[in-house]
Amino acid sequence: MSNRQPPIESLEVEDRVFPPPEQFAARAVATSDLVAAAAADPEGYWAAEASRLEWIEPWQQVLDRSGAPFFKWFTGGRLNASANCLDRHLAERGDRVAFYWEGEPGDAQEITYRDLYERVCRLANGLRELGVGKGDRVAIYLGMVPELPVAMLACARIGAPHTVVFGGFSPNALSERIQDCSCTAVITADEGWRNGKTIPLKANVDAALESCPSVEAAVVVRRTGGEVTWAEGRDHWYHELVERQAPACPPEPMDSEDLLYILYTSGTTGKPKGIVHTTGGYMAGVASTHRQVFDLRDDDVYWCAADCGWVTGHSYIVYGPLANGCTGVLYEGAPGFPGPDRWWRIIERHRVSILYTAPTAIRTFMKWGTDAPAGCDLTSLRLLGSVGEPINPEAWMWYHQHIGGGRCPIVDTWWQTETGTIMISPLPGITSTKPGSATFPLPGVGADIVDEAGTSVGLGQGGYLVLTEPWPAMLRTLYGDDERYLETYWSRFPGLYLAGDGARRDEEGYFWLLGRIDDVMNVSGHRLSTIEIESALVDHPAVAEAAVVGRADAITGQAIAAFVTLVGGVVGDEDLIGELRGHVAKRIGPIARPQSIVLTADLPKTRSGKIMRRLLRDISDDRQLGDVTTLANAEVVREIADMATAARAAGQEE
Ligand code: 7RM
Repeated sequence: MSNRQPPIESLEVEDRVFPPPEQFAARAVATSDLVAAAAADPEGYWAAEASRLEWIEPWQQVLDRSGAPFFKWFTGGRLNASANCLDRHLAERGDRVAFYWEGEPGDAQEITYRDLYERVCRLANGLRELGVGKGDRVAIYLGMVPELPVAMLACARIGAPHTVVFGGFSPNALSERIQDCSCTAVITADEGWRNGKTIPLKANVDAALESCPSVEAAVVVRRTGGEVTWAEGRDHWYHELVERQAPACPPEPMDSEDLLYILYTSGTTGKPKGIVHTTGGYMAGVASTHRQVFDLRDDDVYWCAADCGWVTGHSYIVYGPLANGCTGVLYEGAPGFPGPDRWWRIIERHRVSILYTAPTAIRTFMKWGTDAPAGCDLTSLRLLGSVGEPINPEAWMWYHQHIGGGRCPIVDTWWQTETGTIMISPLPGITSTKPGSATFPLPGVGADIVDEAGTSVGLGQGGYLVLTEPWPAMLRTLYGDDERYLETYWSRFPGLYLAGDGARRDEEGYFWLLGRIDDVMNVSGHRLSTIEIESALVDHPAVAEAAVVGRADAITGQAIAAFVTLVGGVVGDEDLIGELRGHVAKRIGPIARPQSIVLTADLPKTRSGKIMRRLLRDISDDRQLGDVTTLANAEVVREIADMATAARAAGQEE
């Protein structure tokens, strides 16, 4: 056993520690007592969290393990997600703002809880008029307009599971998802705004529906006023449909285990997986984690800058925050429109106190420089969050310093579409943070890191991240494919949920996420994660972003190939490349020295902003490029490939 190579070796040492500021510790929502109580009795803990919701009928059993790993939570209970997000708040906070919405062109709306309730009820009635009923699936394909959360909640109100498809997806991707769960209706808009340009949402729907016979109705929001073609009988203007409806609609009482939504996650290859989330456990989980991780207080203005098309938008723009009666911000457009200070102006205007975004956005802002945030009043911020990828320690420090003014704790939240809720994250009032670490599993969550044999690895070791206990917001299955559910998540280590990420624990037990298992490299028999080498590159002041992959190598098995984007204004040359290679070797050791570095204007990313290393591997191995349909920026790939070829020709590598 002892001479077996570890699943992942770790090279990085990070020694900065940030204890929670005193004012957080003094009035934190999540306390160490709560953590202790959850550890002693996880089911009791989740039951207490679930009882913050409004139940139409109480549950009989907290957790039913009998069909494991098809777990059930709060069985026998009945509730409605939309009623929990809306009706429940009307008496006491009907006039409170639910969303400050800003359109990309500069138009704006202030939507109170009462407004939102009425809009949701009208659309719910409208959907019923079109024949949509409990159990029917509805596709939602919109930009970040108020009608997007309204549509989600209207579906939830009548018990029709929604499947939100990100507005940047192609007609093909849309029709594939609609077909997979045979939706009977689609909600879309004429067009969407992005970077001052329009996205032809309705035209994409028209194209998609050519191969979707299940769809009987399309509801179309008028957003830009752009021209659309019309299918009489099938298409309905949103404004005409809701105008004739009553602003009240009784919520459908849903079983705790009734489907709330399906959300497709493409992964890197293959047919997208329809992640199934149900009602009771999911709502309990999102409300609880939103309150604790973001230390929610009554006067907060909370901005999760994700798109509702991703799980982050489902859990932490719509269901969690609204269940908590919180005031949020919704922004329709691109971060750089009309200028690089758009986000910081939004924070200034609405006195945002909590900002939740992704490392890809932070690294983009790093590239743009510090002038924009420095020119805005960001003193309303008190807490920052990160999600989506491991955050490089230098990006963490930049966020901390230039956005958080050095005073805001950062919650680096690890979770997945599958988990539904944040699983590993600091609690800002009690956890000392380390830049780049998601720290510890949340109360009521069981996580571990195991080796090939499924045995827990010790402190200081790397391996496979697994979840050891069921949790309320867990996916219930993959839509229509129980087999693939079992195979993907439960077959590798019996009784453990396989997350598909590598991780290590440091000597103090902190969790450090190391990226997807598929991205691990093997260099001279050492299994290295890409993130630590990327972070060593980002640690250099000239570097904004880096992606590292293993390229086939006759001698070492794999050699390290790096792709680097520089901070705005920095000009790269052979000297800088030499310096960067040396920087990595000095920071984490000669084994990690990249064999080649290609400087590039951009990196290939998925549409949700995650770096796509698979394509860089294809380029590095001089292979035919794999599937690029899930790429947000397909054009950069060709460019990078040309540069890599040029670098090889110039004999940059030793
Ligand atoms: C919420 C979301 C899930 C994958 C996950 C990880 C990566 C997400 C972090 C992270 C390191 C984080 N859902 N990931 N958050 N890696 N630190 N804080 O992103 O389904 O789209 O992606 O994202 O690899 O498995 S997702």
